[in-house]
Amino acid sequence: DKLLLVTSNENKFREISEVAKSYGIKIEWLNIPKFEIQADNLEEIVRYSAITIYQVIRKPLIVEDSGLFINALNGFPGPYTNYVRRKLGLEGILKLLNNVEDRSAYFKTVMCYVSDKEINLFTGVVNGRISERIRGEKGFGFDPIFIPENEERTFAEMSTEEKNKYSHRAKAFMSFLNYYMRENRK
Ligand code: ITT
Ligand code: NA
Repeated sequence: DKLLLVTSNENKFREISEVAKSYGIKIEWLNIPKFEIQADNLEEIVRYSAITIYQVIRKPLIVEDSGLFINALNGFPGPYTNYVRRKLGLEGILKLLNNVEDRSAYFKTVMCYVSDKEINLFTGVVNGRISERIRGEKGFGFDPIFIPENEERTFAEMSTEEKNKYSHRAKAFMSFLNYYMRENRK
């Protein structure tokens, strides 16, 4: 059975399919709009999106929701990351952290897998910090201001392959794959 990834974001598809390829699994991209409820955690948001899409598509699928959590801002923007990206942008985040000592932050992905048998969530986190300025042309979203732990470069200064070594998304997806391959061997 082929596996569908439902997202409006082509970058997510590119990152995930690169990981999938290395496991010999093929992912298909389904770019359809989805309902996102307003909630204060990614788990609730992604579960709702995944279930409502499954009711229409009726095929095994994954949906993921991601957010940037900044410790000095008590985890903001977190589930509001998309909104903040549009309203404040990268510069806005850098401004909020002007003169703030603690620049630590993390990215989190919650991935929801739905099939006729189950609804399961898989999580991935990458710790790091917010850079002093915007750097790099690759990636998307907040990649130009996020530096993962044990690195000096931002995600936007890395290839997809390099970002996948650290990323929240790759971790969530590998955790899903572990489960998925075990289930499909039975
Ligand atoms: P979906 O259709 O899959 O929902 P989206 O782009 O709306 O795609 P999210 O809601 O999960 O994705 O993302 C929330 C925000 O976080 C959005 O502005 C993204 O640009 C940003 N973001 C998500 N993952 C990121 C990553 O790996 N690196 C940088 N920014 C990221
Ligand atoms: Na979204």
